[in-house]
Parts: sequence; structure tokens; C-alpha cells
Amino acid sequence: MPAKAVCVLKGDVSGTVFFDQKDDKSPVVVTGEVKGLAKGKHGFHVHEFGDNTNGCTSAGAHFNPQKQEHGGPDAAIRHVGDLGNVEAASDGGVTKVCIQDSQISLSGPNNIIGRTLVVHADPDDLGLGGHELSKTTGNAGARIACGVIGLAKSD
Ligand SMILES: [Cu+2]
Ligand SMILES: [Zn+2]
Repeated sequence: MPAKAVCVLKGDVSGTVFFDQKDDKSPVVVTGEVKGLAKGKHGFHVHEFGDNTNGCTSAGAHFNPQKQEHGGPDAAIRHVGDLGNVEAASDGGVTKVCIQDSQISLSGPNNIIGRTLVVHADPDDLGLGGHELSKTTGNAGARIACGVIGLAKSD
């Protein structure tokens, strides 16, 4: 059964991101845009909780049901929520999001609906940076925008 979800990002930057999955065995296609990013790469993750009561902080750590180390989206070892980076071509413009991912899902144990999508100030080093935070957060810095991923009308 096809499923769709949507997230409205709010914070220092803004955006809207859509999630589409043809059926529960298919990759999830992530599309949309983020407005106002500084030029360069910005960590882009699904965090565990759909809780924004204390801003993006309340979303907790990266969504990690398999208790793995942090990694890049194409790595064998990664958090389910590790979607890598979005990259802004220039300061303050519109950054298109276009990601296909086979670990996140819109149903089952890796379901991201009801969790939080976070955009970070800094690049995610994909676990390879050698920083003490590389294997937990990719050392991606502050959470500059976030939003809860909600179920969208699928037709
Ligand atoms: Cu994050
Ligand atoms: Zn991670």
C-alpha cells in the first residue's frame, strides 16, 4: 500500500519535506526544499521522538532502533535516521531535497512517522571525521530547524 508523509521544518530556516513510499518493501523518496541555509552541507536526520516541547532538543538522539553507530546514508553501519546532508549552493537560497533511502520506512519497525526531521548548522561527517561526536551525531552541530513527520493523504 502506498504511503505518504510530510514535515514542515521551522526554526532559523524553514522548509517542507515530503516522504513517499510505494509499498513497505520500497525505498522512501524524500523530496522538498529548505529555505535560508548557509552555503554548504548541513546534517539531515530523523531523530527519535516527535517531541518539540523544548524546541528541536526534545526530539532526542538519531532514530536508531538497531542500536548501531552513526554513519553515512550509504554505509552498512548507520542509524536508521541517518540521511546524510543537504547541500546549499549559496547563502540563503532555496535548497532542493532529493534523497532516496532504503532504511527509513513509513511502516514497520523503521517507521519514521511521528518522529522529528532535523536540519543542522554544520556538515554531518558521516561518522568519518575522527571527532569524539563523529560516531554518535556526525558532529553536525546545532539543530537549526526541525519538524514532526506526519501522515499525509495518500491517493
Ligand atoms: Cu540530527
Ligand atoms: Zn546518526
